Amino acid sequence: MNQTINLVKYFEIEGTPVSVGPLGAGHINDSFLVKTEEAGKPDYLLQRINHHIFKDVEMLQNNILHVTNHIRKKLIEKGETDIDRQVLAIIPAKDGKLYHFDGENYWRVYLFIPGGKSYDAINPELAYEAGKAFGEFQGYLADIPERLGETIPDFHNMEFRVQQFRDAVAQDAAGRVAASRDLISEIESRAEDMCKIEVWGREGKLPKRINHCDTKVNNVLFDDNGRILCVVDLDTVMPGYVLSDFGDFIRTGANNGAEDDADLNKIGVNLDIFAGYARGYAETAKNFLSPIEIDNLAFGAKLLTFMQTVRFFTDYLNGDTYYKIHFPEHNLQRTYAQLQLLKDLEANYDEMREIVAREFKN
Ligand code: ADP
Ligand code: GN1
Ligand code: MG
Repeated sequence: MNQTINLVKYFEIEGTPVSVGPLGAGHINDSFLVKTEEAGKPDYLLQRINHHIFKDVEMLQNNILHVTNHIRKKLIEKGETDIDRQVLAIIPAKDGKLYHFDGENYWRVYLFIPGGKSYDAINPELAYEAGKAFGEFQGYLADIPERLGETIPDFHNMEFRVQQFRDAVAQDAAGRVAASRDLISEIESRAEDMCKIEVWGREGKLPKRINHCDTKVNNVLFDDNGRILCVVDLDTVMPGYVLSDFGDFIRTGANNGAEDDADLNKIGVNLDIFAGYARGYAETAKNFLSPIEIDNLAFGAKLLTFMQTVRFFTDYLNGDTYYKIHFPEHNLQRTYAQLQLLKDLEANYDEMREIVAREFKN
């Protein structure tokens, strides 16, 4: 830990760092809260960037700088105060770079947002606030002048994810295919329908917009009054279909169970949370979404849950090389939990479509 705390000294921080502790439960990067001694000085979020996944750290950090600068400008134009709690602030390294490379790992530092809370389980009111925030986020970024790079190529490309899955089955690197035949056919039976989005994209029916692409429920910070402070975790902000952002929030925020719940009976979609999110999102996004996007938001919930099923399962078949796991069969348990959620979304699909139609008509 001593070594970790020393890393912030490579950055333009104020105050004297005195303690460091792990923060958050992400599957990719490692986050630490670094506290400073002086009451009047900020605390910091130190992150080790997973450069096996984000291979171009320079591009990654430049993207985040462009995104945060643009949002900052929008907030100033709106006359907001307290801006450092409403958008992430990158602290540059003393050598002018947006990260520090220690010979082995890449590190970055943000201002820590005091009083920000993130939840893994929420209620319809918080979902409404989150829906507004992510719609606003997409709206702010609609006119960003810089071209954002794809920090992970084909990140939410369903055809690509299905291909990765088929490659994993063919290679059978961990010898897990023989025991997984039921899951393989569950995935194959849905693959074509799920890939239709990519076909529509190519046909010019479905536009790409700047998306967050990781709208997990714990990637928004709320204040004590249940209002949104800030959207965080900006590594994957890139062009994509809005169905991604809608769907991934529902996948994580509107599930009665956990993402990796061992008890499949707990898993299912909470339609009140679904409706809360749809209402908030409609408020801030209705003016720029096209009819085909609105019409497919409920499909987005199925799509992102299917995509996550495929991604967890592919990682399982590959021998757990991508996601952090906490026990040997974790990716398999995650796969079953996501598949269960998908089945429940399928069972509630008509109702979800009605909810979206109702919320967007108001
Ligand atoms: P991961 O890639 O591991 O998900 P995140 O960037 O989402 O990393 O950070 C992990 C958690 O830390 C978030 O869920 C959020 O609760 C909290 N967090 C992230 N950024 C900040 C910040 N600038 N200030 C305060 N808390 C933050
Ligand atoms: C990862 O880092 P984290 O936990 O916010 C993943 C997302 C997945 C998610 C599943 C870069 O997000 O795409 O949806 O796990 N991020 C990356 O929980 O792959
Ligand atoms: Mg996160």
